[in-house]
Amino acid sequence: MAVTAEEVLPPSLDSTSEPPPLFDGTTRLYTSYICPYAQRVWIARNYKGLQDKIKLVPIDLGNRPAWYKEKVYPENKVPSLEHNNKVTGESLDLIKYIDSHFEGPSLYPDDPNKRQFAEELLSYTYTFNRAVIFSLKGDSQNEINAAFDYLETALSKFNDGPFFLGQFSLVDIAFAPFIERFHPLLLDVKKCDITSGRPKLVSWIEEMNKIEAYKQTKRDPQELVDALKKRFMAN
Ligand SMILES: N[C@@H](CCC(=O)N[C@@H](CS)C(=O)NCC(=O)O)C(=O)O
Repeated sequence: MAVTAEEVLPPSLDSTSEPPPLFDGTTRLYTSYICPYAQRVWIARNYKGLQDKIKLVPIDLGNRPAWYKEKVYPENKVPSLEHNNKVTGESLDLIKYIDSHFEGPSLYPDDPNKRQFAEELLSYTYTFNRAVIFSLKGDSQNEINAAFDYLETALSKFNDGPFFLGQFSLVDIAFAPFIERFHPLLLDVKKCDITSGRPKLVSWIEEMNKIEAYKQTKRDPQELVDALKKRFMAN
């Protein structure tokens, strides 16, 4: 399937749904349409043009089928990938796995400087996400500013393109679902526009929105904001 074709998304499976025929040789991405971690793997799969090779199996996380934990992935989280009779998880591992085990455009440049910077940025995703989430309930915007300044500086490192490593890579995929959520969330909760005074970030968001593999995974911003407020701001 060409990356530009709009994919018809399968409905989510819930506690009443039968499992798919597990370990029958089909490669499956267990996912949730609203989960940012699963979205990373979904974007990588789309970008590499693997829509026919990696089947999406969305799980209703609010009403999970028991077989998912029992037979598929004992951690009971999404994303997980069923491939070659094994199921593995962790989104950052999975985007690398998909890049190296499947055909399609490479998401990880060979240049050792870029690779080193990629690893730095991938480990920064944890700090970044924590800083934003923790700041939601506090009064200060210092952590938010520091986190987005870090990204703005990172975007200036390579000038052979608008992305973190210059050209589009798995680093952009790792950040995109979170920036998609944090941008409207911080506007709503903190009245803070993370793009203000950050021209590199503005251009990164614009360029990301041109990537079809990502566009097909985006959700309504209000739905994302509501879900995050419910999860992180309820008392
Ligand atoms: N570190 C994991 C995090 C995955 C994760 O937390 N997924 C959430 C949905 S967004 C989940 O499955 N939560 C269910 C649970 O924790 O029970 C990754 O990067 O893949």
